[in-house]
Amino acid sequence: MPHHVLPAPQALTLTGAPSAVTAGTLETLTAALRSWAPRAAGRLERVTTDLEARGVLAPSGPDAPRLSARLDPALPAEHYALDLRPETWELTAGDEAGAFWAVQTLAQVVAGGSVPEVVCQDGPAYPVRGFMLDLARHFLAVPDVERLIDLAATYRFNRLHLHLSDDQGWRVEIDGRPRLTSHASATAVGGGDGGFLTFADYEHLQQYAYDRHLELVPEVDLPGHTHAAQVAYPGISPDGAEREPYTGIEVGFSHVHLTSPATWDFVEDVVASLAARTRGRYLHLGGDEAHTLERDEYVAFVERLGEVVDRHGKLLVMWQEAAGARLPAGTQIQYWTREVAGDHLGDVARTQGVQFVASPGHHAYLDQKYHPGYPLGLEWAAHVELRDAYDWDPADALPGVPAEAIAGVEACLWSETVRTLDDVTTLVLPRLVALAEVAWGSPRDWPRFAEAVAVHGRSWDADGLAFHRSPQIDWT
Ligand code: TNX
Repeated sequence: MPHHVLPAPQALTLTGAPSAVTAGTLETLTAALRSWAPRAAGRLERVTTDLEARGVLAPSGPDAPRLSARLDPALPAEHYALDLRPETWELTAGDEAGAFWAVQTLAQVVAGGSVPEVVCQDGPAYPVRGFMLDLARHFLAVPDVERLIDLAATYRFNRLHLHLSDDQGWRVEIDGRPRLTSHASATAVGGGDGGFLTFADYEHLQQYAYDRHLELVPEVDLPGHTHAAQVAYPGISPDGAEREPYTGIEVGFSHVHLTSPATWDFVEDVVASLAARTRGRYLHLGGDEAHTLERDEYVAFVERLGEVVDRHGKLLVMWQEAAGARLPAGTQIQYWTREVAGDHLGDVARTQGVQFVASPGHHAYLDQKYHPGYPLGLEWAAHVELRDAYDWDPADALPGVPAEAIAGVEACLWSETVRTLDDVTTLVLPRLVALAEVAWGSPRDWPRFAEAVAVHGRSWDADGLAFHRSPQIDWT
């Protein structure tokens, strides 16, 4: 029978008549996961509570399946297998993350309170499956970000990239730099309220993401997109002059002084603070759209950034423009546009020990309008209907980059045009799910995918999540 699990596992068959699921079975499985996969256990506990609250679980009976949940180090990272039959339930995982994704798949197959026989072998095609939120153009409150983390975890994303500074606002506290939040965070595009993450908020969201197996990657944009930082600390500007907050949506006009001690003291403080407070391995330092800089001065700046991040024990992520600068091994370059020359990317991949994250705007930018005249979003890259987000292959989308240099895929939500959580989810859903399938490497099958999206639409409705009723889906 067809399944509606998203992203589709590599192999999943459902057969036989469904049998009722009891709270007891789910609780026994939770207990079996607790010692070696506590986050998977925590998630299954929440799933059980939700199903109980909805009244769909059967009362416990005498013929509960025998259960096993075990680690099999022979399985690759993040891989898992499920074998669920009336008499036995077996969950096997290559690591803790694999157990967590197994529970996310299980949650989808038991959502109705019963389960047929399930045989599933699964694991992701790419180790990086990212979701980016731009908190700089418009800020989102912590509970809204939590909602979005839950969505990303449901669809087995494992990286949460937060774009935390731009011309319009600075959105995170930094040790030793109080003016960033006291003087440069109260504005947003169009004159909105702004806001920022306190140290406690940052730690809270990091933990919330970690509990769902997403690694937080904070981004502070340099050397461009820095107007807000310059409002707070005029000394880092090329001319040292005071600036008023900016609330428009032009890009590429601002940059810091590239060589002054004031700038490098600032960079040092920002990197030190983020490195100390970030549990994950990566810091993203932007590097995009510094339109007013010469290439050689830009490259020198970016290379020095690489040294700073390396000294603080983190790996660097940078937007595509930084490709070609000599950056530390392990750096990830995030590809986003055909409009920046890309002929050299293949050579960079082969010779520099860097990897690529695929975010081509015409497929992976969740801020692009679905179609001309759509009320939300921008349209500089493309109109991106659901099928445009679904029908692409990362290895073909990056000019000349060999498949083995592609670390993964990231869906990006820029926030120039969004003000509320409803605006955000309307742009994110259903396209995020298409990107989840591309990132997971699910078997390509549009009719299966389209039918599953319609089923998920019903649960988005039930959860009160606004979404785009794409005409490419039969929602009835
Ligand atoms: C380009 S993508 C930008 C952002 C904008 C976005 C809008 C990238 C690295 N830079 O500053 O918000 O387009 O789609």
